Amino acid sequence: MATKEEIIAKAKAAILDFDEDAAEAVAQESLDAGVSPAELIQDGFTAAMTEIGDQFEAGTLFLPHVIAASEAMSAGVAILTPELEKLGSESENKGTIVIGTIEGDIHSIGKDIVATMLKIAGFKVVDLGRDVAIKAYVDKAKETNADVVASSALMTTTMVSQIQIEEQLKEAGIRDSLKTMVGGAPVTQDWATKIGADLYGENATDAVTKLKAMF
Ligand code: HCB
Repeated sequence: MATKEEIIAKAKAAILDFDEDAAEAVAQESLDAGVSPAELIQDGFTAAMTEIGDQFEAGTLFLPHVIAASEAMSAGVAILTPELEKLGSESENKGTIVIGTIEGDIHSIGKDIVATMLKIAGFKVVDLGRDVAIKAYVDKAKETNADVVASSALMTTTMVSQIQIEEQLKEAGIRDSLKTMVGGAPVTQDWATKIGADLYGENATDAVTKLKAMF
């Protein structure tokens, strides 16, 4: 049987080869071998997507490559998701989280992973999808009496809109009754502090750990 390191290396290779079948196969292999799905996603698939992004920025890969790589990652994650969800606690509701990728931004893979991991951890997750208008976060937070509004931004041009979430929650008079979390590749703890967000989620595991500590 392959070792954990070999399985993680295969997961990286599947994404770098834009190979959906290989991504599905390695996801299944990791489940059979008892490798943590979170580790496979983080150290395998996500590490490879970061390399794809770097090559895209350097001009050695083009948009169709990025699309093909993200399709391979989504295929692999789709195999892991039902297994991850089986681990979830069904009865407990630790709190309601409204999550979405911010307006102008269609990157959804990371947000989807965070949403899945939060559900597994026992939170009720209301996923607004991607390219979400700021008003939609605020309206849904009011409607569901949310405990947390979590936004994802993958571009330096869209992360600035996370400021608007803070402002519009204040204008709606509900900022003090909930917590905000920000995340996405360009987002940092410094950014979260600067805009007044309560939490920064570096990755899905970090987001879950920080929210669990809060509720
Ligand atoms: Co896209 N793209 N892209 N892209 N893309 C990036 C983000 C660049 C950084 C690539 C680069 O240039 N190096 C770049 C942005 C540059 C900038 O900052 N301005 C970029 C660009 C420019 C674009 C387009 C404009 C390209 C074009 O059309 N010319 C376009 C955007 C259009 C738009 O949004 N309006 C575009 C499109 C695409 C797709 C559609 C091909 C595809 C997305 C598919 C999808 O999501 N359904 C895509 C992808 C895949 C990427 C890269 C390669 C990977 C992103 C990804 O999925 N990573 C990315 C490069 C990169 O990020 N380094 C590149 C894997 C996930 C698991 O990581 O960071 O999203 P994550 O999530 C983590 C973590 O951040 C945290 O937990 C997650 C899980 O651990 N987290 C949260 C995420 N959200 C959170 C929220 C919380 O509250 C808490 C934690």
